[in-house]
Amino acid sequence: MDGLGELRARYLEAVAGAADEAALEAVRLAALGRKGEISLRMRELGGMDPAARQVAGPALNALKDELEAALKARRAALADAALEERLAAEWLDVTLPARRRPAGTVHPVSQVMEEVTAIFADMGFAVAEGPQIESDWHNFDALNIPPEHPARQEHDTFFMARLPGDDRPPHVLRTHTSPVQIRAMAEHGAPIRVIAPGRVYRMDMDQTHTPMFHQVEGLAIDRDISMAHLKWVLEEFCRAYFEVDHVELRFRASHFPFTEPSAEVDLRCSWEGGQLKVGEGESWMEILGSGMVHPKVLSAAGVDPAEWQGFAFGMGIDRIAMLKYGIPDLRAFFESDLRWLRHYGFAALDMPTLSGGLSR
Ligand code: 2NM
Repeated sequence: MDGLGELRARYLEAVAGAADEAALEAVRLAALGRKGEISLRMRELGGMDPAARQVAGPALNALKDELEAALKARRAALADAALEERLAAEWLDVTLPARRRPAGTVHPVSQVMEEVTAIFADMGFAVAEGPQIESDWHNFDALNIPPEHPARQEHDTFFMARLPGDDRPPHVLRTHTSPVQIRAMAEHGAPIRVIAPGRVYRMDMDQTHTPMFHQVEGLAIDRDISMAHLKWVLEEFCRAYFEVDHVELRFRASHFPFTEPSAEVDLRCSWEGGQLKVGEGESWMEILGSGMVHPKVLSAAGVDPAEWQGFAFGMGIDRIAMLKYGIPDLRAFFESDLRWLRHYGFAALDMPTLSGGLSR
Protein backbone atom coordinates (compact mmCIF):
# COMPACT_ATOMS: atom_id res chain seq x y z
CA MET A 1 0.00 0.00 0.00
CA ASP A 2 1.49 3.30 -1.05
CA GLY A 3 1.74 6.56 0.98
CA LEU A 4 1.70 4.98 4.46
CA GLY A 5 5.09 6.45 5.30
CA GLU A 6 3.85 9.94 4.45
CA LEU A 7 0.60 9.34 6.38
CA ARG A 8 2.49 8.15 9.46
CA ALA A 9 4.89 11.12 9.44
CA ARG A 10 2.06 13.63 8.96
CA TYR A 11 -0.12 12.34 11.82
CA LEU A 12 2.72 11.76 14.29
CA GLU A 13 3.83 15.33 13.65
CA ALA A 14 0.25 16.60 14.12
CA VAL A 15 -0.02 14.70 17.44
CA ALA A 16 3.27 16.15 18.67
CA GLY A 17 2.19 19.65 17.64
CA ALA A 18 -1.31 19.59 19.23
CA ALA A 19 -1.32 22.37 21.82
CA ASP A 20 -4.35 21.23 23.80
CA GLU A 21 -6.99 18.51 24.23
CA ALA A 22 -9.25 19.97 21.55
CA ALA A 23 -6.50 20.08 18.92
CA LEU A 24 -5.52 16.52 19.82
CA GLU A 25 -9.11 15.30 19.40
CA ALA A 26 -9.26 16.98 15.96
CA VAL A 27 -6.15 15.03 14.92
CA ARG A 28 -7.67 11.76 16.17
CA LEU A 29 -10.89 12.35 14.21
CA ALA A 30 -9.00 13.24 11.02
CA ALA A 31 -7.03 9.98 11.20
CA LEU A 32 -9.15 7.44 13.05
CA GLY A 33 -12.67 8.88 13.16
CA ARG A 34 -15.49 7.27 11.18
CA LYS A 35 -14.47 9.25 8.09
CA GLY A 36 -10.80 9.47 9.11
CA GLU A 37 -8.07 8.97 6.58
CA ILE A 38 -6.78 5.72 8.11
CA SER A 39 -10.28 4.35 8.69
CA LEU A 40 -11.09 4.90 4.99
CA ARG A 41 -7.91 3.08 3.96
CA MET A 42 -8.92 0.12 6.15
CA ARG A 43 -12.33 0.02 4.49
CA GLU A 44 -10.57 -0.22 1.10
CA LEU A 45 -8.85 -3.49 2.22
CA GLY A 46 -11.99 -5.51 1.30
CA GLY A 47 -11.70 -4.61 -2.38
CA MET A 48 -8.03 -5.65 -2.67
CA ASP A 49 -6.73 -8.90 -4.03
CA PRO A 50 -5.61 -11.26 -1.22
CA ALA A 51 -1.89 -10.87 -1.81
CA ALA A 52 -2.00 -7.11 -1.57
CA ARG A 53 -4.31 -7.31 1.49
CA GLN A 54 -1.79 -9.60 3.26
CA VAL A 55 0.73 -6.80 3.14
CA ALA A 56 -1.50 -3.74 3.57
CA GLY A 57 -3.69 -5.09 6.44
CA PRO A 58 -0.97 -5.59 9.04
CA ALA A 59 0.77 -2.36 7.97
CA LEU A 60 -2.41 -0.32 8.50
CA ASN A 61 -3.13 -2.01 11.83
CA ALA A 62 0.38 -1.28 13.01
CA LEU A 63 0.02 2.35 12.00
CA LYS A 64 -3.35 2.58 13.80
CA ASP A 65 -1.84 1.09 16.99
CA GLU A 66 1.17 3.38 16.82
CA LEU A 67 -1.00 6.46 16.33
CA GLU A 68 -3.32 5.48 19.18
CA ALA A 69 -0.35 5.05 21.49
CA ALA A 70 1.02 8.46 20.43
CA LEU A 71 -2.38 10.10 21.04
CA LYS A 72 -2.60 8.58 24.52
CA ALA A 73 0.90 9.67 25.45
CA ARG A 74 0.32 13.20 24.15
CA ARG A 75 -3.00 13.44 26.04
CA ALA A 76 -1.27 12.46 29.30
CA ALA A 77 1.52 14.98 28.69
CA LEU A 78 -0.97 17.78 28.06
CA ALA A 79 -2.89 16.96 31.27
CA ASP A 80 0.36 16.94 33.27
CA ALA A 81 1.38 20.32 31.82
CA ALA A 82 -2.03 21.84 32.64
CA LEU A 83 -1.77 20.61 36.24
CA GLU A 84 1.78 21.93 36.58
CA GLU A 85 0.64 25.31 35.30
CA ARG A 86 -2.24 25.48 37.81
CA LEU A 87 0.01 24.43 40.68
CA ALA A 88 2.50 27.14 39.76
CA ALA A 89 -0.17 29.83 39.29
CA GLU A 90 -2.24 29.01 42.38
CA TRP A 91 0.67 28.67 44.77
CA LEU A 92 -0.01 30.32 48.10
CA ASP A 93 2.08 30.68 51.25
CA VAL A 94 -0.61 30.32 53.91
CA THR A 95 1.87 31.30 56.63
CA LEU A 96 2.14 34.90 55.32
CA PRO A 97 0.10 37.62 57.14
CA ALA A 98 -2.99 38.51 55.11
CA ARG A 99 -1.84 42.08 54.69
CA ARG A 100 1.32 43.85 55.79
CA ARG A 101 0.39 46.30 58.57
CA PRO A 102 1.50 49.88 57.84
CA ALA A 103 3.73 51.38 60.52
CA GLY A 104 1.55 54.49 60.85
CA THR A 105 -1.91 54.71 62.38
CA VAL A 106 -4.96 56.87 61.72
CA HIS A 107 -5.37 59.68 64.29
CA PRO A 108 -8.61 59.44 66.32
CA VAL A 109 -9.70 62.83 64.95
CA SER A 110 -9.26 61.60 61.36
CA GLN A 111 -11.06 58.37 62.24
CA VAL A 112 -14.00 60.27 63.75
CA MET A 113 -14.16 62.67 60.76
CA GLU A 114 -14.42 59.62 58.48
CA GLU A 115 -17.12 58.09 60.68
CA VAL A 116 -19.14 61.33 60.84
CA THR A 117 -18.81 61.81 57.08
CA ALA A 118 -19.97 58.23 56.42
CA ILE A 119 -23.04 58.71 58.63
CA PHE A 120 -24.14 62.01 57.07
CA ALA A 121 -23.31 60.83 53.55
CA ASP A 122 -25.79 58.00 54.17
CA MET A 123 -28.44 60.67 54.92
CA GLY A 124 -27.68 62.52 51.68
CA PHE A 125 -25.25 65.20 52.92
CA ALA A 126 -22.31 66.16 50.71
CA VAL A 127 -18.98 67.35 52.16
CA ALA A 128 -18.14 71.04 51.65
CA GLU A 129 -14.70 72.59 52.13
CA GLY A 130 -13.36 76.12 52.39
CA PRO A 131 -10.26 78.12 53.35
CA GLN A 132 -8.89 78.17 56.90
CA ILE A 133 -7.80 81.78 56.44
CA GLU A 134 -11.18 83.46 55.99
CA SER A 135 -12.42 86.94 55.23
CA ASP A 136 -13.96 88.87 58.13
CA TRP A 137 -17.18 89.00 56.10
CA HIS A 138 -17.52 85.20 55.63
CA ASN A 139 -16.51 84.40 59.20
CA PHE A 140 -18.66 87.08 60.92
CA ASP A 141 -20.86 89.53 58.96
CA ALA A 142 -22.53 86.90 56.75
CA LEU A 143 -23.36 84.95 59.91
CA ASN A 144 -25.23 87.88 61.44
CA ILE A 145 -22.31 88.81 63.68
CA PRO A 146 -21.80 92.56 62.99
CA PRO A 147 -18.57 94.36 64.12
CA GLU A 148 -19.96 95.53 67.48
CA HIS A 149 -21.53 92.14 68.33
CA PRO A 150 -20.29 90.66 71.65
CA ALA A 151 -19.90 87.24 69.98
CA ARG A 152 -16.87 88.65 68.16
CA GLN A 153 -15.04 88.95 71.47
CA GLU A 154 -16.23 85.53 72.63
CA HIS A 155 -14.65 83.98 69.58
CA ASP A 156 -11.07 84.85 70.69
CA THR A 157 -10.13 85.34 67.06
CA PHE A 158 -6.66 85.06 65.54
CA PHE A 159 -6.22 87.97 63.10
CA MET A 160 -3.87 87.99 60.13
CA ALA A 161 -1.36 90.86 59.88
CA ARG A 162 -2.28 93.81 57.63
CA LEU A 163 0.01 95.87 55.47
CA PRO A 164 0.53 99.39 56.84
CA GLY A 165 -2.09 101.75 55.41
CA ASP A 166 -4.56 98.94 54.62
CA ASP A 167 -7.62 99.74 56.71
CA ARG A 168 -9.85 96.92 55.43
CA PRO A 169 -10.83 94.45 58.16
CA PRO A 170 -8.05 91.84 58.46
CA HIS A 171 -8.61 88.22 57.45
CA VAL A 172 -8.96 85.76 60.31
CA LEU A 173 -8.24 82.12 61.07
CA ARG A 174 -11.79 80.81 60.84
CA THR A 175 -13.34 80.45 64.29
CA HIS A 176 -15.95 77.92 63.08
CA THR A 177 -16.70 76.12 59.81
CA SER A 178 -19.90 78.13 59.25
CA PRO A 179 -18.21 80.29 56.56
CA VAL A 180 -17.87 77.08 54.55
CA GLN A 181 -21.65 76.74 54.57
CA ILE A 182 -22.03 80.38 53.52
CA ARG A 183 -19.73 79.70 50.55
CA ALA A 184 -21.59 76.47 49.71
CA MET A 185 -24.97 78.28 49.70
CA ALA A 186 -23.55 81.19 47.67
CA GLU A 187 -22.09 78.77 45.13
CA HIS A 188 -24.83 76.14 44.81
CA GLY A 189 -27.97 77.93 46.07
CA ALA A 190 -30.93 76.05 47.53
CA PRO A 191 -31.98 73.31 48.06
CA ILE A 192 -28.74 72.14 49.66
CA ARG A 193 -27.57 69.51 52.14
CA VAL A 194 -23.92 69.70 53.24
CA ILE A 195 -21.62 69.07 56.16
CA ALA A 196 -18.42 71.04 56.73
CA PRO A 197 -15.81 69.18 58.78
CA GLY A 198 -12.44 70.78 59.45
CA ARG A 199 -9.96 72.74 61.52
CA VAL A 200 -10.97 75.90 63.37
CA TYR A 201 -8.97 78.31 65.53
CA ARG A 202 -9.60 80.25 68.74
CA MET A 203 -7.09 81.91 71.03
CA ASP A 204 -7.70 79.64 74.00
CA MET A 205 -5.46 77.13 75.77
CA ASP A 206 -6.20 75.20 78.95
CA GLN A 207 -7.21 71.69 80.14
CA THR A 208 -10.18 71.54 77.78
CA HIS A 209 -9.19 73.94 74.98
CA THR A 210 -6.52 73.93 72.28
CA PRO A 211 -5.98 76.90 69.94
CA MET A 212 -6.71 74.66 66.96
CA PHE A 213 -9.54 72.17 67.16
CA HIS A 214 -11.97 70.38 64.83
CA GLN A 215 -15.62 70.97 64.11
CA VAL A 216 -18.27 69.51 61.92
CA GLU A 217 -21.24 71.64 60.99
CA GLY A 218 -24.29 70.57 59.01
CA LEU A 219 -26.79 72.47 56.90
CA ALA A 220 -30.05 71.42 55.23
CA ILE A 221 -32.04 73.99 53.27
CA ASP A 222 -35.24 73.29 51.35
CA ARG A 223 -38.77 74.72 51.09
CA ASP A 224 -40.17 73.02 54.19
CA ILE A 225 -37.28 71.91 56.44
CA SER A 226 -38.21 72.16 60.13
CA MET A 227 -36.87 71.50 63.63
CA ALA A 228 -38.55 68.07 63.36
CA HIS A 229 -36.17 67.14 60.54
CA LEU A 230 -33.29 68.46 62.64
CA LYS A 231 -34.32 66.28 65.59
CA TRP A 232 -34.54 63.12 63.46
CA VAL A 233 -31.21 63.76 61.72
CA LEU A 234 -29.43 64.34 65.04
CA GLU A 235 -30.99 61.25 66.66
CA GLU A 236 -30.04 59.16 63.67
CA PHE A 237 -26.52 60.56 63.84
CA CYS A 238 -26.14 59.78 67.57
CA ARG A 239 -27.46 56.22 67.16
CA ALA A 240 -25.03 55.56 64.33
CA TYR A 241 -22.04 57.35 65.87
CA PHE A 242 -22.31 55.83 69.35
CA GLU A 243 -23.33 52.47 67.83
CA VAL A 244 -26.42 51.99 70.06
CA ASP A 245 -30.04 51.10 69.19
CA HIS A 246 -31.63 53.79 71.33
CA VAL A 247 -30.75 57.42 72.11
CA GLU A 248 -32.64 60.25 73.76
CA LEU A 249 -31.98 63.91 72.98
CA ARG A 250 -32.99 66.99 74.95
CA PHE A 251 -33.30 70.37 73.23
CA ARG A 252 -32.57 73.40 75.44
CA ALA A 253 -33.46 76.89 74.19
CA SER A 254 -30.30 78.86 73.54
CA HIS A 255 -28.97 81.72 71.45
CA PHE A 256 -26.68 81.91 68.44
CA PRO A 257 -26.55 84.95 66.14
CA PHE A 258 -26.87 82.75 63.03
CA THR A 259 -29.94 80.71 64.03
CA GLU A 260 -33.47 81.55 65.22
CA PRO A 261 -34.74 79.70 67.14
CA SER A 262 -31.58 78.14 68.56
CA ALA A 263 -31.14 75.08 70.72
CA GLU A 264 -28.35 73.31 72.54
CA VAL A 265 -28.71 69.55 72.37
CA ASP A 266 -28.00 67.15 75.24
CA LEU A 267 -27.69 63.36 75.01
CA ARG A 268 -28.95 61.04 77.76
CA CYS A 269 -26.13 59.00 79.25
CA SER A 270 -24.69 57.40 82.36
CA TRP A 271 -21.15 57.67 83.70
CA GLU A 272 -21.15 54.66 86.02
CA GLY A 273 -17.64 53.64 87.00
CA GLY A 274 -16.24 56.39 84.80
CA GLN A 275 -17.52 54.47 81.78
CA LEU A 276 -19.81 56.32 79.33
CA LYS A 277 -23.06 54.62 78.35
CA VAL A 278 -25.24 56.41 75.78
CA GLY A 279 -29.04 56.12 75.73
CA GLU A 280 -29.49 55.17 79.40
CA GLY A 281 -28.91 56.65 82.85
CA GLU A 282 -29.76 59.93 84.53
CA SER A 283 -27.04 62.24 83.16
CA TRP A 284 -27.23 64.63 80.23
CA MET A 285 -24.22 65.58 78.19
CA GLU A 286 -24.15 68.57 75.87
CA ILE A 287 -22.98 67.50 72.43
CA LEU A 288 -23.91 70.24 69.97
CA GLY A 289 -25.55 73.54 69.08
CA SER A 290 -28.24 73.92 66.45
CA GLY A 291 -31.20 75.91 65.16
CA MET A 292 -33.10 77.21 62.15
CA VAL A 293 -30.81 79.29 59.92
CA HIS A 294 -31.48 83.02 60.46
CA PRO A 295 -33.18 84.76 57.49
CA LYS A 296 -30.38 87.35 57.44
CA VAL A 297 -27.82 84.53 57.03
CA LEU A 298 -29.77 83.06 54.10
CA SER A 299 -29.96 86.52 52.48
CA ALA A 300 -26.23 87.12 52.96
CA ALA A 301 -25.55 83.82 51.17
CA GLY A 302 -27.86 84.76 48.28
CA VAL A 303 -30.71 82.42 49.29
CA ASP A 304 -34.19 83.99 49.41
CA PRO A 305 -35.61 83.51 52.95
CA ALA A 306 -39.15 83.99 51.62
CA GLU A 307 -38.76 80.80 49.64
CA TRP A 308 -36.26 78.70 51.60
CA GLN A 309 -35.61 77.66 55.19
CA GLY A 310 -33.62 75.03 57.01
CA PHE A 311 -31.58 73.88 59.96
CA ALA A 312 -27.91 74.04 60.85
CA PHE A 313 -25.87 72.50 63.63
CA GLY A 314 -22.30 72.43 64.85
CA MET A 315 -20.29 70.14 67.12
CA GLY A 316 -16.75 69.60 68.31
CA ILE A 317 -15.08 66.56 66.80
CA ASP A 318 -12.25 66.32 69.31
CA ARG A 319 -14.70 66.04 72.18
CA ILE A 320 -16.92 63.39 70.60
CA ALA A 321 -13.73 61.46 69.73
CA MET A 322 -12.67 61.55 73.40
CA LEU A 323 -16.14 60.41 74.47
CA LYS A 324 -16.38 57.48 72.07
CA TYR A 325 -12.83 56.19 72.44
CA GLY A 326 -12.24 56.91 76.13
CA ILE A 327 -9.40 59.37 75.61
CA PRO A 328 -8.90 61.36 78.84
CA ASP A 329 -6.62 64.27 77.88
CA LEU A 330 -7.44 66.65 75.03
CA ARG A 331 -3.99 68.20 74.87
CA ALA A 332 -2.33 64.86 74.02
CA PHE A 333 -4.27 64.97 70.74
CA PHE A 334 -1.86 67.40 69.14
CA GLU A 335 1.47 66.47 70.73
CA SER A 336 2.39 63.90 68.04
CA ASP A 337 3.64 61.46 70.68
CA LEU A 338 4.25 58.20 68.81
CA ARG A 339 3.41 56.03 71.83
CA TRP A 340 0.07 57.85 72.22
CA LEU A 341 -0.62 57.53 68.50
CA ARG A 342 0.15 53.81 68.55
CA HIS A 343 -2.18 53.36 71.52
CA TYR A 344 -5.14 55.44 70.34
CA GLY A 345 -4.57 55.24 66.58
CA PHE A 346 -6.62 53.14 64.17
CA ALA A 347 -5.47 50.63 61.60
CA ALA A 348 -4.77 52.39 58.33
CA LEU A 349 -6.70 50.99 55.31
CA ASP A 350 -9.59 50.09 57.66
CA MET A 351 -12.01 52.79 56.50
CA PRO A 352 -15.22 53.13 58.50
CA THR A 353 -18.44 52.26 56.66
CA LEU A 354 -22.00 51.89 57.91
CA SER A 355 -22.25 48.41 56.41
CA GLY A 356 -18.94 47.18 57.79
CA GLY A 357 -19.37 48.68 61.28
CA LEU A 358 -18.03 52.16 61.91
CA SER A 359 -15.29 51.29 64.39
CA ARG A 360 -15.49 47.43 64.45
C1 2NM B 1 -23.65 75.95 65.47
C2 2NM B 1 -24.87 76.09 66.08
C3 2NM B 1 -25.97 76.51 65.32
C4 2NM B 1 -24.40 76.90 61.97
C5 2NM B 1 -25.07 77.82 61.22
C6 2NM B 1 -24.55 77.74 59.97
C7 2NM B 1 -24.91 78.50 58.77
F1 2NM B 1 -23.85 78.81 58.06
F2 2NM B 1 -25.70 77.81 58.00
F3 2NM B 1 -25.53 79.61 59.13
N1 2NM B 1 -23.60 76.81 59.98
N2 2NM B 1 -23.53 76.29 61.21
C8 2NM B 1 -24.58 76.59 63.38
C9 2NM B 1 -25.81 76.75 63.97
C10 2NM B 1 -23.50 76.19 64.12
O1 2NM B 1 -22.52 75.53 66.12
C11 2NM B 1 -22.55 75.39 67.51
